[in-house]
Amino acid sequence: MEAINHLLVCYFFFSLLRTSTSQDSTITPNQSISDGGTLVSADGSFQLGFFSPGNSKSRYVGIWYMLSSETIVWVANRNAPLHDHSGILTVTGDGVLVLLNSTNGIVWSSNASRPPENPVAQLLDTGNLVVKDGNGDFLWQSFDYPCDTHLPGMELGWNFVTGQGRFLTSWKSTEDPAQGEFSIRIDPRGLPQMVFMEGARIKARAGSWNGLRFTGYLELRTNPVFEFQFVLNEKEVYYGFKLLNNSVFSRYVVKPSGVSQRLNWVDRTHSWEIFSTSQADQCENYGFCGANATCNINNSPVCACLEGFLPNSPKDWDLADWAAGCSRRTLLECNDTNGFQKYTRVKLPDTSSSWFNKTLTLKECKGLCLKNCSCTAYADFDVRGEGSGCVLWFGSLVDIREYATGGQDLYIRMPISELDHLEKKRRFSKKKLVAIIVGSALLVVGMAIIGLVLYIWKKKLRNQGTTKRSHKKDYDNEDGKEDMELPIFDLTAIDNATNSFSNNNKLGEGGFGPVYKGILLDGRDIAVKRLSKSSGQGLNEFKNEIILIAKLQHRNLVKLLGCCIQENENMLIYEYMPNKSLDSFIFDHAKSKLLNWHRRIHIIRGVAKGLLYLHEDSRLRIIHRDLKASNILLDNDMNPKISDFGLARSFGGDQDESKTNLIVGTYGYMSPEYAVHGHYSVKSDVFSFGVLILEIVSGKKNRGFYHKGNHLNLLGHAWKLWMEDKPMELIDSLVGDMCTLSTVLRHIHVGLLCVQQRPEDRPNMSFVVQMLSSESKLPKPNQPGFFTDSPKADSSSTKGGTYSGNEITVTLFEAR
Ligand code: ACK
Repeated sequence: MEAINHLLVCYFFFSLLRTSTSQDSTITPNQSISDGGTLVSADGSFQLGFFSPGNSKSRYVGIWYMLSSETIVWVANRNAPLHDHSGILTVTGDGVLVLLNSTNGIVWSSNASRPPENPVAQLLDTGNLVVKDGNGDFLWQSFDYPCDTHLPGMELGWNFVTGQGRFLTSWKSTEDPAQGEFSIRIDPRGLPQMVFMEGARIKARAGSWNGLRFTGYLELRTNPVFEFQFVLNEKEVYYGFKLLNNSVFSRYVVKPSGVSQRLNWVDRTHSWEIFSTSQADQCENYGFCGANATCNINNSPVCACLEGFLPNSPKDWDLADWAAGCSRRTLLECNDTNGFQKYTRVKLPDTSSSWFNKTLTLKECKGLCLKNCSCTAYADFDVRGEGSGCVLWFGSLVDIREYATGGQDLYIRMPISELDHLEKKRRFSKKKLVAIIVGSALLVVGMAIIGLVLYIWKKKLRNQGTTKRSHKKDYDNEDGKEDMELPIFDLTAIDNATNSFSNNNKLGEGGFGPVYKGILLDGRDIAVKRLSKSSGQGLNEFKNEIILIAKLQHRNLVKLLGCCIQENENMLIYEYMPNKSLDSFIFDHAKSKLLNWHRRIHIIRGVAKGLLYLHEDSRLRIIHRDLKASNILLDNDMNPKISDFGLARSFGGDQDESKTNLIVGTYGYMSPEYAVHGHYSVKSDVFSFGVLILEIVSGKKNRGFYHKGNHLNLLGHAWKLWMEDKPMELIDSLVGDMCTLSTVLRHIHVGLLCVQQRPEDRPNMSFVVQMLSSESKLPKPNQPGFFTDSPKADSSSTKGGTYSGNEITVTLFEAR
């Protein structure tokens, strides 16, 4: 009986409702909007109505831009979807907005701060949906309940009186507006700071407001589109932005992937263009270098302990795992014998347990820090003008970043003894620099004199028709034009160093023979490549390697220290790479766990830089022709070094590509035009580099890749996932550390651009390096070359040739 009464009341209530017309911006208690109806703001900028995101069947009430209806800026019932088109939105006489389903159940409702007179709901020109009373005072507004989008006029932060927080939360997915994992909020503890959260964990930090900007948010530069605002007082803290020109649209959104972007509407292209994107590099990851360390993206390695601090776990630190951070070399004693070390242009450390005062001078701030035994650092609260106010830190300093420009000054408390030590070190480095400059000048003059004497002496000898064997080995290069000079090692020295080429010293078997570890008398570790006597082709590769690599020097190329050619022995001596080759890490179940994302990305970027040097920056244009995981060696700090130049070719002048009849390389890494026609160019190396990226990201070999249900190789599988919009399924599940999904997806995207079928579609290495280190928009990739393990299924056909199952360099076949 009660249910029937309820229905009757509802029937009576709804029979009074009038459906709002399509262009209204308001609804009053006797009006409603049903699915299909809309409200439009008075100036026609925003529209409110029912929608289904993407392919989802669920219905939501939301607000979107009139000129871009797929850009939803707010959702009322984000966590409570309707399952059919029967929803009705109305406002009650108590000033409460309610969304009802087909059984008149309340799916979502707003609240009202007080009983109003003549309440009305209105969609304002700012995109704010408000309920106001007869006097125009707001009872409720959607701007107080943000979803994933920050619009001009929206104030995000905390009301300290009511305890209400306003922050952005991502959608769960592009088809589900429910609250997702990622949020951007003001952390009100200590000096309030802006943080990017993943669940309950801080992912990144834009930092505290310094009067001009958040200290770690450099993109926030002066611009003609919007102006930033920050308010901090006893009652509230919030930030917002104001448009400088109202005809422009600008929004800030946190996406389901965790990436946050500012987008501006561009009329010319009728699309949103990215103004800035969060999480551009490793140093943005919160606490990436651990406590009491700084991150500087322009340094290698990027992390360094603060001056006077030492790594807590030196072994991990050397392996580029910096999470354990650093501790003081000399403990702080709480007395007057403390001073401060100044750091300039830094993002201030985490302020969540800091203290601040807006009016103190910097001198007073320093004094206050010295008086408090647990104070570890101080800084200006506001950097405008001369700077003023005071921020104090207590305990560890976490998440400091050094910038080339921007940031602000930070003063870190140190024992005087440590400051003296640092001062001496600085003076010594200065003296050392002067000594080096003077020494170098003297050396140049000395060399010039010796050169002159040698020149006269050689000329004399030549005139007499005699040549003498120099202490260095001479090799003609391919054109027979240029002489190479390379240190010659004595066979006995190498024999001693390698324990007479003992099996215990053997590192493995390379393309042209065994490789041994050795220790020279001066203590240097070396790797010795010994040409096996049976290797016919090997001698050419041996000479080729000497000619090419001896001329090159780059931190991402393995260094050739010299050679040994004596008593039928031909050997190349390299710097020793303690972490061996990359393939021994990525394809090994246990070891691959050691390669976290930061290391993988560091390796990809290092190889890219090494390859760029070979292609564009070295004296010669060099095509490696056999780039693969087993030819990337890793040094102590896991820096990658490209090795094995046996197959490399150099191009002079404007030459871009060449053709060979003898196709040598490694199946799985060879580009189609090289494997089929013998055409090689920088773009064939780019192809191999693309394969390498996809292997590093997935932890799977391209060759021999198996996935149930298809015969695609890794490239084909990556392409399939890309086309199905689920590239994240490619990511190696064994890597468990924190890294932005968008960064990994970007690497997959660049990998796919590199392995495109047509060489002219592939980017060159300078573009690759640029794409890997920026957040710029990337072009769309086309279908990759050689994307199945069966050559028949690919568009290029091969002629003859057999492939070895192992990842060794093979001569494939005579090209057509
Ligand atoms: O994967 P790995 O352990 O690293 O096995 C191969 C093997 O020799 C045959 O190439 C290792 N190797 C080659 N050059 C060096 C080097 N400079 N330092 C350390 N190991 C090396 C390679």
